[in-house]
Amino acid sequence: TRTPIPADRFSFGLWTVGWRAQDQFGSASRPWLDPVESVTKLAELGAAHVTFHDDDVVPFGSSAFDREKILERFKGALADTGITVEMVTTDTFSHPIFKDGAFTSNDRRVRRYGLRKVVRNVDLAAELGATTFVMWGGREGAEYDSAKDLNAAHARYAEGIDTVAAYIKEKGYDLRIAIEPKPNEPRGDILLPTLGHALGFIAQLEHGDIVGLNPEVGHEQMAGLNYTTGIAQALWAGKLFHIDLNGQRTIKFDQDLVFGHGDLFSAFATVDLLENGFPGGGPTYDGPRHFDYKPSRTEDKQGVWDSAAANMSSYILLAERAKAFRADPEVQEALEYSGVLELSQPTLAEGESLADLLADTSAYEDLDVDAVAERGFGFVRLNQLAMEHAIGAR
Ligand code: 3MF
Ligand code: MG
Ligand code: MG
Repeated sequence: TRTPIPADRFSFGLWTVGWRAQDQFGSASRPWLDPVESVTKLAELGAAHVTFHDDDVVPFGSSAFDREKILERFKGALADTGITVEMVTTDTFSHPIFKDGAFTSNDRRVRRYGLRKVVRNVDLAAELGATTFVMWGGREGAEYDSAKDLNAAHARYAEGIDTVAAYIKEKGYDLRIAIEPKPNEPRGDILLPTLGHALGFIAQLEHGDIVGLNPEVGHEQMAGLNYTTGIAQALWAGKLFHIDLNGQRTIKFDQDLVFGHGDLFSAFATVDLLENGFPGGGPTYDGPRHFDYKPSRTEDKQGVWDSAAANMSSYILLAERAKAFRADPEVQEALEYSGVLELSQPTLAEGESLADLLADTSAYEDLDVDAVAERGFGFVRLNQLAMEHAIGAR
């Protein structure tokens, strides 16, 4: 396979390769990784961008003086490598102050502190030229139904996001907010658990025009949902601002596997949509291909870089297969046969009213419903063609 190049727009969270692999049952298995080393190594591997939480680069609680020094050194690494920062996010989940959430904590002092931490980081995002500001509300939720006034929680969540969005507009920053849904973990239940919940929430915001989504493969799959179907709706709604690609094997804890190491056939469909768009045309995704995975706890430093490269390799290979799938005349014929392209035709003809449809006896009174019901759609044959392309058998 070919090697990744910056034009592929591959992007990595610094918290991915930098994860020290501490988990619920064990301590870290790898030493601290200098973000400057990560930037350098990711550039060598062919990535174009990095993303980070404030605390990934500047340790929580650093003095203003230390913060400046650390950021200067970090900017030096960006300049040396040509890596750019396309997205910035805020850690509102690690420190115990956020144990009951940030924007939706029952403690008002925490909500005010959380808002300050986020706004401070919005300024940094704009300064570094990021165009997306992700908000993953990992601690916004509860373990117990009695613990939270859920009406108030949604109101406070909306207040927090609207306040940040209004600030972005007031400052004139070229920045959009992307909400990252997740059903659970670390909280028993997290607010805005799926992409669909988040879309409904965004529609009720005052400044929802600059608020969209950052859907993560594994998060939707943890809820048993189809990621490709989800991002398709986000695209249709004009809300697919950013993506978190990784791998997940069925409904269990958030595995954050390498992209393609989870549900491979689903990953093929995702890449096909991202690279080739909808079969009948429509909105397309043109943002970075961002990976949010975790090098497994078993891996040493070499394993970290191998796993980073594996994400990009999976994506490139699947993109090649997806191109071949769409270009295959047999697939085109199968799409036609299955009516996939027919779905782009509006149900009512141009200029036709509902009254016209009601008057059209061929649509109802005279329709031979049994004859129409006999049609086979050939979806299984089409899917087999997709599978054969996905595994490179065609
Ligand atoms: C957790 C996540 C997060 C978010 C990040 C913002 C720590 O499951 O996916 O990673 O992606 O906070 O991008
Ligand atoms: Mg995750
Ligand atoms: Mg994520």
